[in-house]
Parts: sequence; structure tokens; C-alpha cells
Amino acid sequence: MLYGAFRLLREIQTGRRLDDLDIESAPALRLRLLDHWDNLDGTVERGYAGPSLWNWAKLPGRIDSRYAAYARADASIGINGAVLNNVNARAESLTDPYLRKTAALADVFRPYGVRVYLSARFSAPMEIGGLPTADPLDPRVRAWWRDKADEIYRLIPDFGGFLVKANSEGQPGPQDYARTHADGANMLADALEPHGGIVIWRAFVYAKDASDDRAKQAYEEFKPLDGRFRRNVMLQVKNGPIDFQPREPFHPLFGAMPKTPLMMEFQITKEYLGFSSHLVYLGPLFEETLRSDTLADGPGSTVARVLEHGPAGPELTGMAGVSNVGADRNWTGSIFDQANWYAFGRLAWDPEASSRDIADDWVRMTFSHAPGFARPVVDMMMGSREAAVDYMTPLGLHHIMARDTHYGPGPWTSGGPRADWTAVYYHRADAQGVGFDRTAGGSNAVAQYAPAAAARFEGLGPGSEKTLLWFHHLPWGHRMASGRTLWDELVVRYFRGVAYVSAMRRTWAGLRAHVDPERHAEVAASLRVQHREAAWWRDACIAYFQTFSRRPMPRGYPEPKHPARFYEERRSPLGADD
Ligand code: GCV
Repeated sequence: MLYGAFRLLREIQTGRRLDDLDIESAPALRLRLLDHWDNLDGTVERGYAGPSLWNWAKLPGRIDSRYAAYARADASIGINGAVLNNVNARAESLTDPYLRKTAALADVFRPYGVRVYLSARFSAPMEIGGLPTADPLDPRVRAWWRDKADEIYRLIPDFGGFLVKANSEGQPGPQDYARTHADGANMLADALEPHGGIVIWRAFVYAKDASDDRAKQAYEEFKPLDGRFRRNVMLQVKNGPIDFQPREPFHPLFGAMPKTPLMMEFQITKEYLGFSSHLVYLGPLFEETLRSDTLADGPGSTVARVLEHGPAGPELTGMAGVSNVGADRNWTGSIFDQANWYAFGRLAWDPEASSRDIADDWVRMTFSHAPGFARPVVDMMMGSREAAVDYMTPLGLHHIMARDTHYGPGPWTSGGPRADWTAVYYHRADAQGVGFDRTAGGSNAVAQYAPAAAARFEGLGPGSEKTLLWFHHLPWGHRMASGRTLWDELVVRYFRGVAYVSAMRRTWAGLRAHVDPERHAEVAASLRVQHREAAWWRDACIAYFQTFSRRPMPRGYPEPKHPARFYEERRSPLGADD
């Protein structure tokens, strides 16, 4: 009834005929979750929409009316669960006062069909339980988690379960006790099982010195554990093997874990795609991953199908999106970022839906049906992600952004605590060429894919140009499908990305008559920022890579205004006069 009501509203708002309504629609995935990376102090890790929506200090006594508005918005797009706290979790979230706050939120969300989940810190038995260990095979630890689960379900009878980031980026986990990820997940699963709860264990794991290629690590870690998890454990896998880059090939675990239910993890908040200042519609990114053919079980074994037909049956299927919601008045830091929340919900409901259709619905419901408005705005949105790829990381480049903040270009980033947190580790530019060789002659990460998929990635033809430098280290003079050299093509792509943003500004300026002045001005201002920053990315990257290629700009393309050193030292977007 709930989803039917919202669907009816959608039909009305998008101007469809209502006289012969006959729609049947059921979600293809059972768990459609938002993962909030919200901290207990009100900050949000990688959040660009103001502070956390959850006011922990005032909960449970004060219930902000926006909690219900949030749950209603989720329900309107089919989302049925929210992990309230950051995967870099604090044990305090599992103490009695915080569980009561969580229970108060669960009470508000319940009528909207949204269950709450919590990120669990693996070492909580030591930090808040007074135990000397968090070893998952220690009976005291197991008993502690069982009691904790009982306590949670007394307060929140429909509690969803735990999300866990373990032994990754400094988080504690079972490997601290020479146990496996399966040992850790299963221990928590046993505690939740009597209550019907589940464990969502993250595959985003990479150790400092474990492999010659970070892209290989999750597979190396988890593939041998296939079939070793309890029946109420899901493995949550990021869309690509590194970290939510503007473009990544699909994660090799999709199609490689036939005995383990896999859950997709997308990032809705745009950590690597311009925060909330760049207009980048993520629908095409999500769709590209979901439609990727893993070829693991013959043609048509797309990532979407892997998610939909998990080994545990329909009950344990799902998709999670790292939320972009905050306390900003527009919820998501910018109006167009609402479309990313929206598209995520719609694709979690139907992973085979078209991101263009979704954008069209969103534009009509958000702004206007006027002829001459929806089409250009949808077109502009649909190309915006490819434009970001072009002005940030064309041709398969990745992880070349500034250190820590992940905002703006940083291809020169090197040194520091670990090699796989630097840009030079990933682009490997030298006098001969550029790119990470992941073929058999290099790290051989490509072998983690089914042979037919690996063959595609290994190819150098036009079909593999999107991920070219992800898998290959190629000479600057390498001939591309366009007939240009690799160097020239790189430059052309950087310019093409900036030109797209310029075109978006023109399109938007021409649509003033259709949008109220406040929203029109806000979007126009963001596009101005995006244009300046796209040019910053382009100029900094071209100037930097030119120090290796030593090649001239292709004819008709101006040199960057400054030498590479200037961009490296400046480390901020340049003003109009620069
Ligand atoms: C929550 C990336 C981000 C981190 C994030 C991590 C993760 O490394 O930069 O902020 O931590 O992914 O997904 O666990």
C-alpha cells in the first residue's frame, strides 16, 4: 500500500494517464539500504550536505520533524533500511543511551517501512564490555555479542542487523586474533540469528603490504571464503575494486562468489566526483556497473543478475548506497544531488531500470513538464558523469585526486604512510608512458575476472578504451581508435570534459523561464564553480603529465597557463584571473 501510494503520486506528478492504471511492480532486491557515514559528534565522513541529520544530543527526547520527512522520502523511492552510523564506528553507539536514541529513530521510521541497522565496531566487547579481548572464538566475546543482540532487540524488535568494516584502514577485526573474516562475521551472525537479524560484512579490505596491487586484495581475501559464511551473512562489495572512482571496472568479486550472497555498495555522496559542487548525475555510473557482464556464468551474467539471484534466495539480496543526506535545507548539498539519492532508490528497486527514464521522472517531478525543459535537462544530466570522467580521470586513469580531501587534482601525490594512498602508485607515468599494467605481464589483476571478461579488459580496441589505463601501461605514442596518439587523446578528453560543463552552463542559462529564480540561481552558481574546477583539473593534469610525455599540445589546444609546479604548490581552485 505504501509503495503503491507513492507510485500513484509518481504517475500523477509525471503527468501520465490515470484512466487505465494497471501497474504491477515488485522490488528485485530485498534490502535497499542507505549507509550513513554519520559520526556521533554530528559530523559526516565524506558528507557534503551539512552536519548529520541525526541530533544524537537531543535524541531520544526531541524528535525533529525531519526524521519523518527523511523516512517518507526514502519510502517514496523504495528504500527500506538505514544504517545510522559510520562504518568507521565508535563502540558507544552500542551502549544503552545510544541504543535508546536509535530506538527512537526506529519508531519514527517504522511506519515508512524503513528499518534501522547499526555499524558495529568489532572491538566493542573490550571498549564498552570490559573484556580483555574481542577474539571471535573466545566464549566470553561470543556471549557478550549475544547479550548485546538481545538488548538491542528488546528495544528495537525489527532491528535489521550490523554492518561491519573490519581490518580495513585501521579498523579492528578478526585478523587481529589470527582469525578469518568468516570467523568474525559468523560470530556476529550467530548472535543475531535468533532475532532474524543479518550481518553485512564489507569486502572493502586492503592491507598495507599484502599485495603488489591494491585492486587485487578484496578478491584474494574473500574468494577463498566463499561458502564459509553463515546463512544470515551478506558480503557488501563496492562497485569497483579500488574506491568509488569516477570510473572503475566492475568489482571482480561479482560473479566469483557463487555461494555467498553479495550486496552492492555504491557511493551516492560524491567523494570523488566533485562533492556537492559539481553537477554529476550518477545514474549512468550505477547503470554501467549493473549492466556490466561478468560473463562468469555465460553471457548475460550481469552484475544486476548476480545481485538478483543470490545463492540464499530472494531474502538475502540487496543494494546499499553511501548516503548524501545531511542537515542542509535541500537535504543533499545541492538540488541536483537529490537526483542521485532518487536514482539510487529506483535502481535498488529495479537494477535493470534505465537511468535516463529515472532522470526524466525526477526532472518532471522536481521542476517542470514544460515542453522544451525536461529533454535538455535530462540530456545534460546523462552526459554529466562522462564529462567528470573526462575532466578528472579519462581513459581509465584513477585515484589521481588530492590527498585526504579527495577534492581537486593531485596526480603528483607521492610519499606518505602508504604507497596505495598516492597517485603515482596508480598512474605510473614515466618517460615511456602511463597507466597501471594489470595484465599478465604486470600485476595480473585481470585474471580475477572470468576469462571472457578478462579478454575484454585486456584488449586494446575501442571497446576497452574506457578502462584502458586501468589495465595497461602504454607508450605516449600508442595509437588510439581515433587515430590520435595516447597523449593527444588524453588532452582532447580533458578539454572535452571542460567543454561539456561550459555547455551545461549555456543550457541552464537558457532555461531560466522554467525554474523559480532561487533554484535557477543556485544551480547556475554551482555550474560556475564546476566550470572553474573542471578547468583546474584539466590544466593541472595536462601540465603534470606533460612533464613525462614531453610532447607538444595537439594542434589547436592551448598550453596550460602555468607549469606543473604551480598547480602542485597552489592546491586550491584557481580564481578567474589565474
Ligand atoms: C568510511 C574511502 C573513504 C573513507 C571511507 C572508506 C570506506 O577510503 O575515503 O572515508 O571510510 O572509503 O569505504 O570504508
